[in-house]
Amino acid sequence: MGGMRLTLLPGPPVTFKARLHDARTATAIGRFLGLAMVLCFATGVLSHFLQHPPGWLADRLPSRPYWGYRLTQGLHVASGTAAIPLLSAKLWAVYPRLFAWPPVRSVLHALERISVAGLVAAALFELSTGLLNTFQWYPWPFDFVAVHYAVAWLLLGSLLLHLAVQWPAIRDHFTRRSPGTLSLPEADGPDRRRFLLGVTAAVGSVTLTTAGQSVTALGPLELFGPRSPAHGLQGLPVNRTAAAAGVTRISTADWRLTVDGPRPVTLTLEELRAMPQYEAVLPLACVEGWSKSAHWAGVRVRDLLERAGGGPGSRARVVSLEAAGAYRVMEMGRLYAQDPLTLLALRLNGEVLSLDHGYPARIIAPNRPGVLQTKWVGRLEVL
Ligand SMILES: Nc1nc2c(c(=O)[nH]1)N[C@H]1C(S)=C(S)[C@@H](COP(=O)(O)O)O[C@H]1N2
Ligand SMILES: [Mo]
Repeated sequence: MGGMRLTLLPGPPVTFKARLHDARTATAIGRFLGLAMVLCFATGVLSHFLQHPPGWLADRLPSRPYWGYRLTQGLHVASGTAAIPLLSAKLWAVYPRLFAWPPVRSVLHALERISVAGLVAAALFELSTGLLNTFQWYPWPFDFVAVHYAVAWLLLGSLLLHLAVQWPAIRDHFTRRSPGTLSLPEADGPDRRRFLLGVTAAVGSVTLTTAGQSVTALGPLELFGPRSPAHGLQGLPVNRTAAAAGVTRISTADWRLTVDGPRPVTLTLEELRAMPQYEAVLPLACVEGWSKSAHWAGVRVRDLLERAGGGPGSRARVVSLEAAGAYRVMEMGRLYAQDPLTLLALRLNGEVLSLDHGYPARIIAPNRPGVLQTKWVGRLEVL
């Protein structure tokens, strides 16, 4: 095997011997990394719009399929997780270029290097903050959602720019003509196959050992998913406990549900239980990546809105008993509020809701991020 010089010009401080550091390896990994990133971006933007819909969209967001968000958020976290070994392999394949000599050949070359630096920084930022978020660990001073979302757009922009700049090498890779300028003719040997096989095995194993957090069938293989859906009170993990939210048995002792609207009503738990009860099997799909289906029973939200004088076009605002917290107040658009599967749940998996799962009453709606499945509901408002 021959050594590999990166440029024809004299003076590179390092010479890389491995022939895996060439354009073919970079492109072979890059297409899967690109695919993972595009999938991660698309599902992430979708998640963002479901969680923070702009006004014009709020009433158009569909409440079906009921498993939609579980699927897309599962894909978001899985594609982001898979991108970690892919990005590592890609960076390993291309890092010799850091030592290319001279460091800058032209203004265009300088701009290209800056754009690659931006791409790498944005990708590392998104994957590391995303991964830590799945562990609910926020060791930074900024708002995770806003910054993770903004940097996603930067990442998309620099990815598109990178694809445009690298287009000749990518095209060569796919048309299998002469390999890129940095590769050697004999570079398609067993080394590359072994390396790519190793990367595939790494991606496969991180996926199989974490996807169980949202894919029930993969549950037994789940090793590294931060929240195992197999554990939890009443067969469901607890994200924020009642104690953390400052909700106690005493604060729920003489609980009343207030439904505000053209004809406001106040209902006791007994009165709610006397209303027609409906059942639904719906998943709780946390934005952080775990999902679990459960059997819910309670009163339809649309029946409650109707009792307070809300018509078939009404939307709803939901307010929790929780004194403070980012998820205390939530709004749901018309299609969610009117969906017959959207419940003010009183029971979970055949039992009265536990305090940690939102006793006396919580929201459960189809195709909706977990953060919007408000617990300890105290008040509904017809909008
Ligand atoms: N009032 C209130 N409701 C809330 C939350 C919260 O912090 N406060 N957390 C939400 C989040 S992030 C999720 S994933 C679900 C989890 O519900 P569970 O704890 O019953 O599994 O509740 C949601 N409802
Ligand atoms: Mo969540």
